[in-house]
Amino acid sequence: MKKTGLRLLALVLAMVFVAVLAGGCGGGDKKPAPAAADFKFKDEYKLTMNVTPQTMWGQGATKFAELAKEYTKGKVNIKVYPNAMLTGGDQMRQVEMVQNGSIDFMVNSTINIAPTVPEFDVWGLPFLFPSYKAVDAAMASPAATDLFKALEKKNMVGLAWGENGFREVTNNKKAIKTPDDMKGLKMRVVTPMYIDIMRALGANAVSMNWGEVFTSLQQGVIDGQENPIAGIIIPTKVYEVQKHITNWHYSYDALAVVANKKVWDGFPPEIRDQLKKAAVDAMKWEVAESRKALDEGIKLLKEKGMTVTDLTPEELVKFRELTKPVYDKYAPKVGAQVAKSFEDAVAKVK
Ligand code: X2X
Repeated sequence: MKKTGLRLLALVLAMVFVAVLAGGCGGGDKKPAPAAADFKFKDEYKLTMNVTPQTMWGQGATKFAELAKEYTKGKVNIKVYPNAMLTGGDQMRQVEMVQNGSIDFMVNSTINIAPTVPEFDVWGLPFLFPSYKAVDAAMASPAATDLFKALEKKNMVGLAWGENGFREVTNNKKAIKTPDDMKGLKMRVVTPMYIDIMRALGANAVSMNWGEVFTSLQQGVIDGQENPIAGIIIPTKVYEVQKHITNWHYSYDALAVVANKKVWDGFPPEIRDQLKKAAVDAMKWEVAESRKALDEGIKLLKEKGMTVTDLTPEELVKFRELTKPVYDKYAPKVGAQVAKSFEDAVAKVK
C-alpha cells in the first residue's frame, strides 16, 4: 500500500517534470516563447522614417538601431530607411506598412500616425502645451502609456516617445505677428486638424508630402510651412528657402518608436526587453539633443538672414482664441478622456 503510494507520487512528479519541460508552468496549450539562442532572427529588420538621417528624429532612429544591435549582442539588425523611401515618398503609407508587417519598425511623428490612430492627434492640439515642462509631464503620465494601448488595437506596439518639437511657422511673405498676417498665405500642412487650424487663421491650407516641400517653397508653389526648428528646419535647411519664422509654439509634435505587433510578439521576451530599453534610451538621448540644439538653432536662423519673431502672451491670445474651435472639434475625436488626462497632466505643472 505504502509502496503503491510512493510509486504514484513518483509518477505524478515525473509527469509534472515533463509538463514543465514541454510547456513551462501553467503553459496550458500555449507555446512558450522561444529562447533567444534558438530563435531565427531575420537578417535585417526594416525601420522607416519620413525625413533625412540628419534630422533629430533621423539621428534618434540611427541611435535606436545602434543600441538595438548592442543590447541584443548583434542579434537584431535594424536598418533605417529615411525619406519615406520604402513608400515612394508617401508619408502616410508608412503606418499602413508597419500595420501589415511589410515594415518592421518606424520612428514617426504622431501627425502621420493620427489618421490611423485618432488618439495620437492629442499631442498636436492647438496651444495645449505652454512649455516643455508641460510636454514632459504629459509624456511621463499614464495618459501617454494609454495611447500605446490604442496603437495595439491597430496591430502595432509603441516602445518609446521622442520629440520632433514645437512646430513653428515660416513663410516668404511677411513676419507673422497677428492672425491677420496669415490671411491668404498658402501654407503647407499635413493632416485635417492642421488644415482646420490654418483655415481658422485665414490662411489657405495645402496638404503635401514632406518630400515635396523644399522644392515647392523654392518655386513659390506655397508661401510657407510649419515644422520644429531643431528637429527639421535647421537640418533640412528650410532657411535657404524661407525668410520669416514666428515662434508661436502652437502645436507640439511627439515622435513614437513603433513595432509591428506580430514581429514584436514573436521575439523572445529578453529580446523584447533589450529592444524596449534601446528605444527608451535612444529617445531620451534624442529629446535632450533636440532641446540642446534649439538656442544655437535660433542664432543660426538669424545669421542666415531670417527674421525671427517671438510673440508676447497678449499676441498669442488672439491665435489661441481663433483656434479654440479646432481644439473643441478635435478633443472629442481623440477621445474626451484622452484629452482630459493630457489637460490634467499639463495643469499639474502650470
Ligand atoms: O511632414 C512634416 O511636416 C513632418 C516632417 O514634420 C512630418 O513628418 C509630420
